[in-house]
Amino acid sequence: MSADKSAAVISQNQGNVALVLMQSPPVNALSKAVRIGLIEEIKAALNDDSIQAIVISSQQPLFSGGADISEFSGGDFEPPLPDVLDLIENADKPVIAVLNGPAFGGGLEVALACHYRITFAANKVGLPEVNLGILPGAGGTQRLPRLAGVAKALDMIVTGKPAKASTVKGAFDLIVEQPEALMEESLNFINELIKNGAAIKRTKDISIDPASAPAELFAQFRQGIAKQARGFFSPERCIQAVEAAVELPMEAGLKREGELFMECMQSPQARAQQHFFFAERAAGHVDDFDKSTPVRDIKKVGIIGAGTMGGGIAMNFANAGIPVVMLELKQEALDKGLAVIRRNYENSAKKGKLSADDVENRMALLMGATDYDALSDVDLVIEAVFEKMEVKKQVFGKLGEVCKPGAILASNTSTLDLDEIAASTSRPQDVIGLHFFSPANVMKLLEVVKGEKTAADVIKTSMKMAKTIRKVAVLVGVCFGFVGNRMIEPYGRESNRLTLEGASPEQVDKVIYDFGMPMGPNTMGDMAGLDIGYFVRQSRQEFISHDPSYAVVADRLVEEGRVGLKVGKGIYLYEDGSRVPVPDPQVLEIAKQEADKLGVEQRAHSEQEILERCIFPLINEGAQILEEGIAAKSSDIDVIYVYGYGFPVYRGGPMQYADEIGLDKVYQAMCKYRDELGEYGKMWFEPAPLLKQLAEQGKRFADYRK
Ligand code: T1G
Repeated sequence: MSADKSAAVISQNQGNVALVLMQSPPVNALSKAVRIGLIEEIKAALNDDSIQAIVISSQQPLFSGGADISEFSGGDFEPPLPDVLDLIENADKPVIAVLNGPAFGGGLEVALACHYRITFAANKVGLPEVNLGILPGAGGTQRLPRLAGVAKALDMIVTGKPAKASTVKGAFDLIVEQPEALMEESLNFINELIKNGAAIKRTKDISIDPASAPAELFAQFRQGIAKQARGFFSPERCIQAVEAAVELPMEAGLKREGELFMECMQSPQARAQQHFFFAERAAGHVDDFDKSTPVRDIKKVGIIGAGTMGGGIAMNFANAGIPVVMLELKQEALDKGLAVIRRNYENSAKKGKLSADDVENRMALLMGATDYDALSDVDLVIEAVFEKMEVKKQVFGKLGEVCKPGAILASNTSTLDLDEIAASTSRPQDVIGLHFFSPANVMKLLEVVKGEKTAADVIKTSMKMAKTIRKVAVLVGVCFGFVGNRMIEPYGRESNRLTLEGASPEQVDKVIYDFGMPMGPNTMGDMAGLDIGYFVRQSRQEFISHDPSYAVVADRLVEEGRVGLKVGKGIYLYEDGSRVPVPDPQVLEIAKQEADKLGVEQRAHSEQEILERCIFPLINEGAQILEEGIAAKSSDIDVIYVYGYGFPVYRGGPMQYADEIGLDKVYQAMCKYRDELGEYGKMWFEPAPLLKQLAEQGKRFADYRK
């Protein structure tokens, strides 16, 4: 019996059964204190002659979220988790894991080392270590195949996806239907074990039938990761660890798992993905309001515009069960928008992601209107109208009149000045930016843009609302393009300039694709539509007109009607409706003509130059954004880039990537291009003062707070 009731692990005796209970909020991470507590309490129970069985469970709502990720960088793994599991597995009294809630990573591995496992049918378990750039390093790759079969274990370990306990049958000795009955039914089960003198079942004694793991099975998973996990380091090692479970006896298998675990743990990818795990959560920790700030209730939402963005935004709220009024000036536009939403839901239903009832329930939450008065009782309005300041101002002027006091007035603008928009209403304190990324019902990122006058409770309500609609919100300040689109500007500029200088679009795209982006900048431009960038450039002439070469090739293509995939030709050609980009020599010809006009000498470019000139100015812009306080911390920029632009999570985001390779490398390269690219270099490659300062101090972006 533990004396200290506040210890990370306590034990209570129920008759001749010792209950060893983890109580280390918020997720029973298997920290040093928990590992020591488990060892102490299990040893005490083993030495107590009155105890005939030991239960390991939790006082928290979940069983355990696994090893304490925050301890990884410190490198103090004493006592190692495998030692805890050896104590459990080799115990001479039955040890039973009662999973009262989700068990992930090392948490599930604790249960797999027990002699018996009990849980409830709807509970979730998983080995998500691959999402942290590692693999289950405490026997999970050796024990789960023995208990749940190789195919199921491979799927859980390689994908990292949680599984309902009822689908991992072999791993559980008792699955109860109702969670409320779990502990009672578990104690009944255990008392039966004791009464029958049941043998101790050790997972390590289970042998795997090689026929259950044919070579084709592993080949199939290798084909899978080649597509779904392109560029990732740990998925292949996950497969190798499970192969070891089939080929080697337990001891050797555990040793092999340990070697593969360390190989992953020491990789830059593991550092990047573990950084990102905390970055995603830290984005929600903002100091723009204190805990006492109230939150406004969002019971009904108005969306202005039922087009692609408005429709996608509306779906997020309907998915969360929140009624939406969609406003369009013309009925046919409204009908069209609602029809597109219905089609989206029905497609999800065809894929089995939604039931027919879900479709109808969500559609029932979407009301259409053509009159602003329909917005008089909404708690939040989001405008998603044409990206022109005068249009936005008209809308907000109207909203200021019709919406009830306390309604939040949000703009989905992606680049326009939110403060100028706010000034067109009588209540700028209620105005905020909610910048969704297209497709708005799919992309996880939401840039929450706080204006100069935005009230603290409006910010807090918006950050909370984002969680309700399952978005990852990042709070940003007002400037052109906020964070994401501001940083993508130099990236696109360099891609265009490289083509002007003689690099083919496909060469640039291949370098960036191989770096890990989902597609190169030219393919991305064609898909989004080259006209989008064209109009943005038209609106920013005061910032770019000093560079006559700025995106001249893209501008020429747009002016010739080649706006991209949607018209079958842009930077690439798209034959008869295909989405496969085909290089067009005509574009190289246009680049040559424009280069000649500007006196730009064309030349060959190395892959390194292409990569550095596209990625480092993007990082440099991020440094300026940090210095200006537009983003509060570099990890927020990483979250924006991974979730908004597909930056490879195994590099952690642009700022983590810079920290990993060293800011000095980025700084030196910026200076090199500034000095070697003539007038153009002087114009665009001046290192940001913060980059220079941190590089010279040997510091990282992660160390910086304004
Ligand atoms: N370690 C440290 N902190 C953790 C943590 C963990 N494993 N899991 C969560 N936290 C923190 C998180 O940062 C947040 O902190 C708070 O807890 C609430 O988290 C040997 C080596 C369990 C499903 O990958 O998936 O085991 O922001 O907001 O939505 O093989 O947390 O409040 O300051 O996410 O209720 C493997 C990671 C580890 C699971 C709960 N395990 N966690 O979700 O809360 S490696 C994982 C999750 C391992 C072994 C290997 C989720 C959750 P803050 P939250 P939630």
